[in-house]
Amino acid sequence: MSSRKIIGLSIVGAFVLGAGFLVSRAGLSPQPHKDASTQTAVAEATLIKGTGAVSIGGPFLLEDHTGRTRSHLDFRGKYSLVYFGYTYCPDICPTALYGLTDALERMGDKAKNFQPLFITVDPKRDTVQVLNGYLKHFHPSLIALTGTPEAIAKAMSAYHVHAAIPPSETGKADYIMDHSSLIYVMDQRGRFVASFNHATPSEHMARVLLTLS
Ligand SMILES: [Cu+2]
Repeated sequence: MSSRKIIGLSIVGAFVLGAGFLVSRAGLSPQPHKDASTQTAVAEATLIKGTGAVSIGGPFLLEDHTGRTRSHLDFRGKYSLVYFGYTYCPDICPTALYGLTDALERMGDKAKNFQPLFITVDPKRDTVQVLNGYLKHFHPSLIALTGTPEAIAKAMSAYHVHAAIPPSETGKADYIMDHSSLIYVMDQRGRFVASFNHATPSEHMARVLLTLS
């Protein structure tokens, strides 16, 4: 294992496929084997037809990494791949975004049917400038979004995303956060179709996405 500590992968969402996937660094896991199997089960992302039974996603009004105001309507007409995280994240977010980048690269021309979006859960530190610098590491089509704490909270709530500064990190300037780690696949009309997480192999992601495009 690398130095990253993925601890207590908890199912916190109530929707299909146990979509709430919380990455915690608050303490050592007493049951690593149980966690590993949970992770594998959730990593086996499967295509789900949007049933409308549970609503995932919703309107937002945020600012992108170039300072442009963006709403959910700007991303209609293509599939969106939506990931919530923060740029100071030492491990999970880069893993998710490298995986996404690799999946898109594997898809060749078809990648242009998908718009990857990175929405920060840490608007205090993730300014437009910080997001702009961060994106250099990932797929050129990636758009990063920040906003007021209220606007971010609204977007997180629409996607059932949880993020918090654990007590052990409170008061530190370089705090790390616990946060959900799911890549949501939304269709051209903003409806939820599937989810992956940071541990989903990029080959698998590419294969599933190619069935949509
Ligand atoms: Cu992260």
